[in-house]
Amino acid sequence: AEEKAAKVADPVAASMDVATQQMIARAQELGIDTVFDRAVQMKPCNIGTQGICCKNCSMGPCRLPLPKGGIEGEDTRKGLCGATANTIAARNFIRMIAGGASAHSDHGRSVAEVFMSAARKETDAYKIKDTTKLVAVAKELGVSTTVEVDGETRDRDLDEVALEVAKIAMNEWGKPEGELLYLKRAPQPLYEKWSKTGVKPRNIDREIVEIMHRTHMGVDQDYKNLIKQGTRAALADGWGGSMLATDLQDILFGTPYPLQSEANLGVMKEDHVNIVIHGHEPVLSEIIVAVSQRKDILEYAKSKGAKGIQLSGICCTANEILQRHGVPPAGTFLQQELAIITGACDAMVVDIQCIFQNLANVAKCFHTKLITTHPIAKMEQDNVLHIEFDEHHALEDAERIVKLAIDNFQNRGQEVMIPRQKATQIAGFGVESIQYHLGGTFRGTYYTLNDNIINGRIRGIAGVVGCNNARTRHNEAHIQVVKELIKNDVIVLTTGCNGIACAMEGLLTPESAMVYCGPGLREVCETVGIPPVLHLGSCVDNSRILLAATEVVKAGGLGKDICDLPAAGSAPEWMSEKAISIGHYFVASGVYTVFGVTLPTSGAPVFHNYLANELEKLYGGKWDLETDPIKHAQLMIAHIDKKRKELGIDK
Ligand code: SF4
Ligand code: MSK
Repeated sequence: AEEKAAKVADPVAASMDVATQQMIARAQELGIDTVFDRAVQMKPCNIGTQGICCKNCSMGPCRLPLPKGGIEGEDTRKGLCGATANTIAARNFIRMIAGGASAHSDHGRSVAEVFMSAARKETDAYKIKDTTKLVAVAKELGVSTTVEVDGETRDRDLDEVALEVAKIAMNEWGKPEGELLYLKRAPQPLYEKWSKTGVKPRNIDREIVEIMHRTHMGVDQDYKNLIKQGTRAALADGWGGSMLATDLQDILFGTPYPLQSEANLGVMKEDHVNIVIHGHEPVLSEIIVAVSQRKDILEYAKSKGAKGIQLSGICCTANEILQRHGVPPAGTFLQQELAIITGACDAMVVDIQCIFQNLANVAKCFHTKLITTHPIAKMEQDNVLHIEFDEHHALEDAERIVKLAIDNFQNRGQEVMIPRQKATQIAGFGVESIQYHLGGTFRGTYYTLNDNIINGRIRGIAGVVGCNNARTRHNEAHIQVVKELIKNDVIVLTTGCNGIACAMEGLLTPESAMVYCGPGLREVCETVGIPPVLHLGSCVDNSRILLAATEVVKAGGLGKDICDLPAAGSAPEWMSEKAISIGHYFVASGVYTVFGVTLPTSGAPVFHNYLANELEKLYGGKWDLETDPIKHAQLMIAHIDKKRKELGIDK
């Protein structure tokens, strides 16, 4: 019995969230394993964790463990081909960037394709919703929004503008020459640094392909040259694929503005049809939201004995529909299996990224219909339904999915157990709404962000983002880092699963979060009525943080480049390749970026040192690793203070 007990997770040790603890215990009672148990049962490979296992050819895998006590003298470790630890770690690291950048960029491409269909009026389901943003984005892409008629300047037809925006945007993925158009949105000194170091991405796809080529056996063998290509691909993500995804989504579905919602498993309702939407791309979920609100569909749900339809989300699809419609997230990445284990999930609809294959095994134990919807993301298990989503039949696809969930409501077993925990949150922030809420501009009044940073009420800005990781206690580092920052008057911009974690902890409402704030930040937030932690959306919406930082620079008074700002980035519980790509585009944009958990560079100290110290000389930003959440936040605060001093605004 003792041996058996050792093989499952201790719920309290696994998560700081009570709802999650209850559901882990519930799963164990039912004999269903979750990621928390598997993390106890399977330990990671120490050599892989350090980034020094190469399997890029079949003479390997070549493993280059660090000797106990570190390297004394010359580092003579090498693979069969002679690849050094630095080469291997750099190759692995930039392959992670390629994976992450491709995920964000392919997401952006899918949105661009739907945008193109909408611009061509090939679909009834999608229309241009935000024409103000269309005009703003058109200008950034060099599309004229006016036309000369008989010597008079008139506004150009918006359908024509949309079509040209669609064509130019699509071209960013594969144009044969030039550079990404959005790079010019960055502060001029940063753009010049990229020019000087030769890292301006040519097009989005090319930089990712080039990583795969350079890291192939026997190609690039200089860690500095390898990371240079990593930088190019990461910038193609942040200032390319992700930024285009965010912009085109805003034009199609509306730019988010603050709204109230809730978060955690307690948002699911026993007497409603529960549809949980999970993944990253909002193109289908937007339509599911619309269909679920239709009167005929609600009537249909009632005819099957339900009181209504409760939509909720997991991961970043959750964040997308939260930001624009107030649909509440049922949980973060690590809670995906638990949403099914409630027994009340009538359908889980998944698109792309961060989806556990084990969902299929969990769904088998309940009545839940697990539905994959994307042609590039299927599951092998036979209980999974695949309803391939196509923008030309979006309404029909969404209706079929919602009706399947409704029909399934009657198949629930007796085993429903929904935890009661949920918290209120205010989400839906973006560059536009930060500006609006803080005085309508970034500088020049009592309320503005820049003025409050200069006068010291706000000490600095932190971007805290990213995943959960089953190797650390669920949500604990997220919450401790954010609380330590706001306690020290640092305003936090959040995205991804950090945003959901903060919402679950009540850090996204002014009322409940104020008690954790330092006096200066508290005064500002109370005056303008915002929480100290602003939720900016999904993983691709980290591009909003880049643009917010750029606006702060452009407004003046805080230096000339992003690296001059009293600002820092953090991913306390990261796990995905996307996080490495995000981290690296933040570093290459001038941000001091601290990761928790681990970094796959520790086995190659020279390469690690290059990331942690040398890159700063090129771009102004650098990598760091700190697993202790309080020390992690303190490192960020020390950097913020250093920048305040350099700006001459410390006091
Ligand atoms: Fe080993 Fe070199 Fe092949 Fe990598 S590329 S597996 S280091 S022989
Ligand atoms: S969902 S990438 S676990 S943040 Fe974007 Fe969360 Fe990380 Fe997936």
